[in-house]
Amino acid sequence: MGHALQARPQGAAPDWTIDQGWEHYSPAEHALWDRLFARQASMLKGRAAPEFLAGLEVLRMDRPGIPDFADLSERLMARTGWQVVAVPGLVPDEVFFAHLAERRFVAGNFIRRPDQIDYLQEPDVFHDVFGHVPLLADPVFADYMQAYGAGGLRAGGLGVTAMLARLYWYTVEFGLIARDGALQIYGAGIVSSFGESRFALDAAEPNRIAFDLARVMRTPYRIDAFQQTYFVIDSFEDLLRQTLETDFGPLYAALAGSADHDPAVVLPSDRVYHRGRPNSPAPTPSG
Ligand code: HBI
Ligand code: FE
Repeated sequence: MGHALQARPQGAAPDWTIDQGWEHYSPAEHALWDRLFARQASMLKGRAAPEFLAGLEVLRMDRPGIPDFADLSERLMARTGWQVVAVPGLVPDEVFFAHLAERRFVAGNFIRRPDQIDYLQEPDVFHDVFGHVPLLADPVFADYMQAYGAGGLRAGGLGVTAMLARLYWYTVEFGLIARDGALQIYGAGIVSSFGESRFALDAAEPNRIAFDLARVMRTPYRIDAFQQTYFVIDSFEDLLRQTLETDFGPLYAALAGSADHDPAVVLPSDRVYHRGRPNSPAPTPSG
């Protein structure tokens, strides 16, 4: 999400990790976390995938205040071998992939300002920890995230990171999942956004299309507005299987010769859950 920091900041280790500095959070920052948490936890009932809600429970994230990454990592490690490490913000793709491949999720340690409660460009601790960490307690999704990291390291050498970033964007950040005919949210960018938690499921504007790996990797995205198209997976098992079973080399080669798809457009080959009218300018996430 956003634009990776250019130079490694002072104090960051070669892998860009820093100390979370949990003892430095102010009461106002903990209170802001509690306000964001309460608003999303109530909004997401019946909207978020049960695996996400179960993750919140099992990681005891309903406790007040910004979580201490060391405590969180202890509980997470016991379940899926993942841990949460602090970074100052976006890190370069190859650093990001290397952490994921080792089951380390990098989370920004800063929290947004109260005037940014509805949107901010850089992932803060609420986006990263509330949005991304609960699903890392699910064994299948935990495997998917590691497989994604390993794939990213391989892709780095092929210069196709941008295409792989689309796979991350349309699943990990903005993915939907179909359950008994209803659509549920699992993407971190949606679950951590008050406005998009509603827009992604209820709005008429966006398209909602069945996930297809090659289709997603040919579909660019915008980072500063609600999505024009959401992709819907059938299960986390299916997403993991497609990622593990795909030989990405030939796929990148095939995709290299084809053009990107306009994210507003539904293709004849798409399996469509909802045909939207995304040409109307999507509201910015502050909605
Ligand atoms: N860095 N801290 C952080 N968090 C992310 O989610 C992140 C990143 N760098 C790159 C990135 N995501 C995406 O572009 C991945 O697709 C690589
Ligand atoms: Fe994110």
